[in-house]
Amino acid sequence: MYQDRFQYHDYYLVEELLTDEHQLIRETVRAFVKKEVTPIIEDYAQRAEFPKQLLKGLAEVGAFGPYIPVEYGGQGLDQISYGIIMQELERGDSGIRSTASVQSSLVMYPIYTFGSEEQRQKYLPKLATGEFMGAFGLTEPNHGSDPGSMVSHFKDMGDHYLLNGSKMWISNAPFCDIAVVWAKDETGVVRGLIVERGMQGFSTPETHGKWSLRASATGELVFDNVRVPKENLLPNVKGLKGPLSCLNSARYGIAWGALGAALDCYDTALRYAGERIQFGKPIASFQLQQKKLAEMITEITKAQLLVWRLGTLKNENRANPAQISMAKRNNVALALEVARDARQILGGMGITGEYPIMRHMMNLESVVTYEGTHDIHLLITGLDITGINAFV
Ligand code: TGC
Ligand code: FAD
Repeated sequence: MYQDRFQYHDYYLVEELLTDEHQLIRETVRAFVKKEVTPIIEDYAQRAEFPKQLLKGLAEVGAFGPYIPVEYGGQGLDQISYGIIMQELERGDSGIRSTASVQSSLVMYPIYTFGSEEQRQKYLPKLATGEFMGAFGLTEPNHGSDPGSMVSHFKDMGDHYLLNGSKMWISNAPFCDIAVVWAKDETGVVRGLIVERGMQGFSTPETHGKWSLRASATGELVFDNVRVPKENLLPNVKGLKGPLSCLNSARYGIAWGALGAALDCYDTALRYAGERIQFGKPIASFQLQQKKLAEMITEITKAQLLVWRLGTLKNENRANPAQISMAKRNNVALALEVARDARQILGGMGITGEYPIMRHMMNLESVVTYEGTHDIHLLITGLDITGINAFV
């Protein structure tokens, strides 16, 4: 069985920026990942199956809604705690972090922030324990980067809404109990609806054939004249800023999460380079391999400081969406670079499932695209600094 020998290389003593509570959270989630995730994840990824048995443990370590107040089943933790949890989970696998990101930032966050008191009480405690699993439907087959052009829509039928349309590329869709779905009302305004499994006309076909995030379940959300009770409309937000606010939270978590994957690749490559002998010496003694390792830890360290600062701003309600875009874009891109270099350091072994690197690398190809592509985040920064919109 694969042995998780991960050791944290804290090059700039970033640990010292964390409170005792943060460190305890990190240890708890790291121990969970070492014991429950890494021993099985390769097998599940190879089989393209989500390990559902992890849901209970994920809830127990506080991965579902860590910053949601305790009265609604969350942990009432700060934003740095949320980031640390995402980092540790993604060291295990981006797909496991995805499940926790979606549940926390894309399902619990909108219900908490935009939901009625009845909706909060009905759904949040069950989402926190994993009794209910959620999905988030924004992307459509013909509208990805441009969600404002979505065509999913609903009509007011007097005593209920009638929802039609479809969503694509939806994490957790195949097994979700509820979905927070963004669709246009009769006046063309984007609104959020809570759609429950079992509602007639609602189906969630699974997407097969992915080379990335294989241990995460992805699917469609199809709405064929679904009767949605009126009390399932999120009352407190109108317009695209509703779903985009959820993305701010999820993108922030991903900026931390990608670091977890990068740390795992770096740790694996560093150890391998010390153990693998070629030309009578460990390959770590060759300058070309040292260059790769030195650049990896340099970029990881810069990225750690970036998310720590962003988390501090977020705790103070001072982080703006463009700052979050910068961190998501930077950290995912660096994680992908680290994974690619780490794979080279392992030579042929780098392409096997005996080591986690190729799996992380393939996963990160989704992470660099979802929650806003690498290019879209660059354009968000461009707009922010120049005031000129280059999207259209
Ligand atoms: P635009 O006209 O700029 O804005 C429309 C309204 O939204 C407001 N807004 C935001 N509000 C909060 N947070 C943000 N980040 C916001 N960005 C914009 C804006 O102020 C405006 O408000 P108002 O009151 O004036 O109406 O919108 P646009 O149509 O030009 O699009 C802008 C763009 C391209 C940046 C945006 O749509 C975008 O970010 N596109 C990328 C789409 C995306 O990220 N999709 C992600 C889908 S979910 C997912 O991938 C989950 S993966 C989960 C996992 O498995 O981990
Ligand atoms: P497109 O928007 O078609 O973009 C294609 C290319 O064109 C990209 O390189 C993009 O950067 C570029 N491009 C687009 N517009 C511009 C422009 N104006 N200027 C320059 N370049 C541009 N969505 C959800 O709603 N919920 C989920 O749970 C979810 N989970 C996902 C899970 C996985 C595994 C994946 C792969 C995706 C998931 N998504 C989810 C969808 C994801 O958010 C979209 O794939 C992403 O937003 C990009 O949309 P698209 O794939 O349609 O690409």
